[in-house]
Amino acid sequence: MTHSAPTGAATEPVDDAQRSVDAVVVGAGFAGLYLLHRLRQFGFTVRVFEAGSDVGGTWYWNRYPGARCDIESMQYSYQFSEELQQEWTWTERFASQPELLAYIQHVADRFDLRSGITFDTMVEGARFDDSSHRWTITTSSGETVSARFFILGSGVLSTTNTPAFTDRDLFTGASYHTGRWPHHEVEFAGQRVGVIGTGSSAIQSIPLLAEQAEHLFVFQRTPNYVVPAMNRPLDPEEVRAIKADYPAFRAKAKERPSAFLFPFNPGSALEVSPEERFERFEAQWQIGGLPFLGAFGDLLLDREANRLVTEYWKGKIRAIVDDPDVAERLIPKGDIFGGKRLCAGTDYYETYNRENVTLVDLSEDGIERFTPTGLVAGGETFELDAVVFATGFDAMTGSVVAMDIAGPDGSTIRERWSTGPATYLGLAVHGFPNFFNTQGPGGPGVFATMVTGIEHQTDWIVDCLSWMRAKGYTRLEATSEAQSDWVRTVAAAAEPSLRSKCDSWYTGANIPGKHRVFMPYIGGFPAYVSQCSSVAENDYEGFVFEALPAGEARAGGDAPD
Ligand code: N01
Repeated sequence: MTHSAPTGAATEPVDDAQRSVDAVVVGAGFAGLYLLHRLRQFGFTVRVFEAGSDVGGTWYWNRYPGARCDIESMQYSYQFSEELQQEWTWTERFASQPELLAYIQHVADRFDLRSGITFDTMVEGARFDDSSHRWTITTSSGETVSARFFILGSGVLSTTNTPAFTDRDLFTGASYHTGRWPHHEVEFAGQRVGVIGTGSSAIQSIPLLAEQAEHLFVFQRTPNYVVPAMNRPLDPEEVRAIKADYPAFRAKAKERPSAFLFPFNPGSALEVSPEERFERFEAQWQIGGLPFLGAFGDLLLDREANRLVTEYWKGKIRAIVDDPDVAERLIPKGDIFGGKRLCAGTDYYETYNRENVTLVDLSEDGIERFTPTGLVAGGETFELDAVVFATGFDAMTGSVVAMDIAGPDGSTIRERWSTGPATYLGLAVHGFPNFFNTQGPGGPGVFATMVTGIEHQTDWIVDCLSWMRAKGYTRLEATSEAQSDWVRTVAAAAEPSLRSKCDSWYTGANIPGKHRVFMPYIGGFPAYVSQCSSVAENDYEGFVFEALPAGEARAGGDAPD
């Protein structure tokens, strides 16, 4: 395994050529790195801006105890390079954050990507100029860069959400957000620690925090459904078998709606005997993690099927948690099983059997206020040395609307999306020419393995840019009609799913005041790929193209033909 220096790289002084490039990319996580690599491969000049001090994106920021991926390592990784697939060896079924970060650092070094990245720098604004068909991009360091194309790889879950709790600033103890965890060891031994939230981040960190803390208080507003991850070291035989024909393995995965392979039974939970159903749930439970939802094909489509899986799951939890009152408080009331992202944990429910762990129910009154030494909830005062905010993210749109991205008429994406995000193919936004977003609303996002989805969208974008270059076009824009049609397609795909009926970050319900709409496209990865391919094959149907006179286009720093 190759490990590189902990910080990105000394950023070289910027010369004139770097002030005018073909593309500016935001973010140096999985998306930004592959965008940089692919654009360079096709002869485009690129600058990447990254807020962090190193590559990694999600896996750079989310360093909380227990952070790991819930998609299998052999599938949650790049496939664009067979050499890379062969030389890297994952050690666990589900990679931990340090291993994922080491992998991303290895990719950055192996493909010489650091030289294209400016670290510790946020893109603050971008404005499109219709006379030059170029974006002017401004950064937190005061730099201004001109680019023909402006492309985001800024992350689905990267803008953290810290609720505006009353008197939060009065608290004098240590406080952390799981999504902005310090880069040094955090010591909790001998401390009274409070964790706020019981989503995936909390579920992974709670068992480890409980091992360290003198006492752990878990402040739970809504219980979540958690299944055991069943993480384990990877068997070298299993790895060898996949590597023997990795491309075929990947191709099979891409035929699945989620773009990852797991045992899936398309049958109905309602059409089998109770015994058969139980055996099926049990078998899938033993596999561990998200595949549990693959026990039957209608668990997320039919309320009765969903009730049946919930009943099975409740039996498991009641058997694990010693105190029946605590067990009941850990069981969601009336929520759809899998409506929010299913959480995969290790010893999560077992942790509530520890003497030093207290579950605090916030469902009635929430957190009343913070004090200098803790917080008040349900009329009770909790004295705390440290608070961990595991309160999630302003998902999918947060990192986009954080920037002032203005189209030719001066209106911003933030304004346009205040009534809900609208995109064409999840990739482009009407009114914002030469702009692309990856893994944003209207795209599959987390509903298809992230890295696979990133590679597909990146390849599509770079093919489109190459096609434009060959045709001499300097401007593209999604039409309003194509965008409206796609928004309808996204809504129609979501409609049959019980997920679209739940409060979750998928619908924006986790952020007070955020417009409620089911944001990702859940029609499945193959359908999405087919739609994107058909648009490309039909000369990028749904986009309009323009060309500046040749001399003017060249003056802007276009890539060579
Ligand atoms: O965030 P979340 P997360 N008062 O939004 C609570 C991915 N991920 O960081 O449900 C009190 O799920 C909130 O309560 P409620 C994965 O896609 C993946 O945990 O709104 N509590 C909830 O319990 C995941 O879905 C991995 O009532 C408040 C919690 O904070 C996504 O990231 C690991 C509150 C937020 O949960 C987000 O997960 C980690 C308030 N005012 C994350 N506001 C893996 O790959 C919010 N909460 C395994």
